[in-house]
Amino acid sequence: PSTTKTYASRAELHSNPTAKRLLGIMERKQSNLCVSVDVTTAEEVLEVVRRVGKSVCMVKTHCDIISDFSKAFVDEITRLSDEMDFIIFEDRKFADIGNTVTLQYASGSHTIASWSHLTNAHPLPGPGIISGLASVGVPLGRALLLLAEMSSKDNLATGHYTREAVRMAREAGPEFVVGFIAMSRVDQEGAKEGEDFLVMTPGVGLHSAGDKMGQQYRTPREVVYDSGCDVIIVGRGIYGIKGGEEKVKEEAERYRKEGWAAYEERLGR
Ligand code: BMP
Repeated sequence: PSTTKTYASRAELHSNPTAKRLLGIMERKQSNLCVSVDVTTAEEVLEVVRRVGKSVCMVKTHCDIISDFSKAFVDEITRLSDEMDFIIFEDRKFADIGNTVTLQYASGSHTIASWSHLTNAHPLPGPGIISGLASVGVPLGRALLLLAEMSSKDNLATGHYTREAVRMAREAGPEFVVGFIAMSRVDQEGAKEGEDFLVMTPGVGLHSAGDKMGQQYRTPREVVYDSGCDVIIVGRGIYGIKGGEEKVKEEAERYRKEGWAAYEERLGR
């Protein structure tokens, strides 16, 4: 199973260039931390990225909350991703028919496929959503995650729905679909020889159990060691910490260390 292998050795099981690069970065930077930068101006996003960039394997954006999203912003975050060595994950959560998501991914004011290495989709509409996104993303070397589970209280992505999400990913093959947003090792049941999925997990925080709108938090160790997930996604726990620039940096390092220690513990090191 994926949980007993190193990130470096798993890179070789992937043909998708984004998945390969991500696993390489994780090993190089000893980081399974993704920071979710949910702030609402381009300059604020870039500030947070400059602070946490050294500690992360990936930066997650919601480009539709940035009031002054522009080509200049894209150029700068792309430059930082090269310089500081991290993957850009636009958390778009596509959820429409194939034809529409193709347009949403390639066009509009955000042209997500042109700059985001990784994005995600709800499996709700069926396999057409994957073929639509793949028609744009594959030629660019991009990758996709399916949302198999969610972190929020009483969400509907459970049981049969989760199993169907995993089945859909297996049927699509590894060229574009490289993993899941999930709270647990959803790919354990029915795993095929030689397959490897990346399980990325939001709802991670050390300071509180949740928020007033249903978010639920677990610790890096619960996510990586107890549940066997691969990447911890932390938002407010890092960018929302009070105490200024240095404090944000320190907090990112703290999550990186906790996430990495849980991974090493999982490998039995
Ligand atoms: P925070 O750590 O501040 O709660 O942020 C979590 C981030 O992860 C948000 O950007 C949210 O959109 C995303 N997310 C989530 O919280 N739960 C999910 O199930 C899927 C998500 O993408």
